[in-house]
Amino acid sequence: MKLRFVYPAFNRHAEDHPELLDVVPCDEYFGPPSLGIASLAAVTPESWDLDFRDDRFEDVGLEDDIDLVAISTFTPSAKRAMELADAFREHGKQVVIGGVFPSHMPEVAGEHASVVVGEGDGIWPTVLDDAARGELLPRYEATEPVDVNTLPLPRIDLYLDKECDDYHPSDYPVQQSRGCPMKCVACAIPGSLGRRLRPLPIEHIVGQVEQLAARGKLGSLTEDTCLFPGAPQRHTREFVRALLETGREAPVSYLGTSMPLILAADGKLLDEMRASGIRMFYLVGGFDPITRQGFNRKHPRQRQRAVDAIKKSIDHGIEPYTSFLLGNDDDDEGSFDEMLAVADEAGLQKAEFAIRTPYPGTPDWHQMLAEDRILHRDWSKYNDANVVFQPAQMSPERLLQGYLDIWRDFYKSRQNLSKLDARDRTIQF
Ligand code: B12
Ligand code: SF4
Repeated sequence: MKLRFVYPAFNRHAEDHPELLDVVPCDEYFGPPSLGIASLAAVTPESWDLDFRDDRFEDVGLEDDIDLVAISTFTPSAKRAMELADAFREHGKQVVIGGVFPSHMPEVAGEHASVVVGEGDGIWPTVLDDAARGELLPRYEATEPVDVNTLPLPRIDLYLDKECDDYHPSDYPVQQSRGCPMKCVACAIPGSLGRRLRPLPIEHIVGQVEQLAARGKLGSLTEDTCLFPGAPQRHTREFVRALLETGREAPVSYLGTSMPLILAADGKLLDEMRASGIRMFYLVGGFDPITRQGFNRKHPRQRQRAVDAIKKSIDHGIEPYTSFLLGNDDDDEGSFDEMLAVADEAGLQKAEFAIRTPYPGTPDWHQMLAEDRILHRDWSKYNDANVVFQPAQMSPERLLQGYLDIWRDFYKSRQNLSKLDARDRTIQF
C-alpha cells in the first residue's frame, strides 16, 4: 500500500509583505515543517510504502498511484490543505487530514477529508488499517494521551532528504514534551496536544538532537514548558547536563521560552545552558501578563519586568531573540513606540513582530467570537502577518500599518546585523 504525506504551503511575513525584505538587515529563514509528519511516519508499519511531498517547493503529485494521502496542517496552511484534499479526492484518492487546525475545526476540515482530532501517533495504525480496506471513517479522535515513553524518534530524514538550493534550514524542531496544563490566551497546544505536561525521556530528546547533529543540523528546542518551575526545570537541567557531558558545543539553535519564565529561571541553570552551547532564547510574547500589559504605559511594573527579562538573558550570555505580539486589547497606538523604547533600553539586538491572531482552539478565538470581533475566516491570512480581528483600541488598518512601521523602525538602527555570520544574522520572518 502506498502512503504519501503532504505538507501544504502557507505565507510567511515576507511573502505577504515583501517590503520587509528591504528594511530588515537579516536573512529570511525558510523553516522546516512541524514534527507531525515525521512523528506519524515513525509509527507507520513497514507494510506501507511511504513518501513525503513539501508543497512549498515541489509538486504534490495528484496523478500518482497512491492509496492514502495524509495532510498535516496548522491554521496558516489550512486553506491550502483543504484545496489539496479536494484535488486529491477528485483524483480518486483517500485523504486524511490532521494537525492543529483540524483538531480544533474538525467540522470545517471534515468537508474535505477524513479528520484526525488531537495527537495522531496512537490512532494512526487504526487509520491505516481502515484505509487499507478502503473504509476510512469521517472522523477519528485520540481519546487517550500518547505514552511518550513509547515514542520512536521522529523520521526527520524525510525532511532532510528534501533539502535543495532553495530550501536548506539550518535547524529543525526538537520536542521536549507534549501537552500543557496552562491556558494562555493565544495558545492552541493544550487543545491539540492535551492538558497534561508529559516530558519526553532525556534519551529521546538527546536522540532527536543527535540525529540532527549527525546530518550537520541544529535542533530548535520549541517547548516553553521546559522552564516551568519545579519538575520541568529539573528535567531541563538533566537534559542540559547530558549536552554538557558530550564536551562539544550543543548543536542547538535556540530554546523557546517567555519573559516570566526567564525571570523565574534559576540563574545557575541559565549559566549551564550557556556553557552547554545554548546561545539563543526565542522569547515568545503576547501570551503572558508582562508582554500583554507592559507596553501601554499603565503597568510600569510589567514594563520594567520586560526590560529585566531581556537584560537577565543578555547577562547570562544568551541572546534574547524577542517576538513582540501587536494588537493585544491593552495595546493602543502608543504601544509600538513603547515596545521600541523597551527594546532600546534593554539592549535588544534582534526581534520579530507578529500581529495578534485569534487561532481556532485558543481562548482568544472564543473571546473574539463571543464579542463578534472576527473579521473573516480566510485561514490563509491567519498567519500573524494580517489583521483578522477588530482590535480594541485602533482600527485594523492602523494595526497593520503599525506592524509594518515597527519592523522598519526597529531595524533602522540595527543595520549592522547584516555583517554578522550567516547563523547570527538569520531570523524567521
Ligand atoms: C515548529 C513550529 C513551527 C514551524 C513549523 C510550522 C507547523 N507546520 O507547525 C514554523 C517555524 C514554520 C512555525 C511557524 C509559525 N507558527 Co508554529 N509552531 C511550531 C511548534 C513550536 C512545534 C511544532 C511541532 O513540531 N510540534 C510537535 C508535533 C508532533 O505536533 P503537531 O504538529 O501538532 O502534530 C501532532 C498532531 O497535531 C497530529 N498531526 C499533525 N499532523 C497530522 C497529520 C495527520 C494525517 C494526522 C493523522 C495527525 C497529525 O499528530 C501529531 C503527533 O501527535 C508549535 C508548538 C507545538 N509544540 O506544537 C507551534 C505552533 C504549531 N505554531 C503556531 C503558530 C501560531 C505559528 C505562526 C503562525 C506564528 C508564530 N509567531 O509562531 C508561525 C508562522 C508565521 C509565519 N507567517 O511565518 C501555533 C499554531 C496555532 C494554530 N491554531 O494553527 C502553534 C501550535 C504554537 C502555539 N503555541 O499555539 N511554527
Ligand atoms: S503558551 Fe506555553 S505555557 Fe502557555 S498554554 Fe501554550 S504551551 Fe502552555
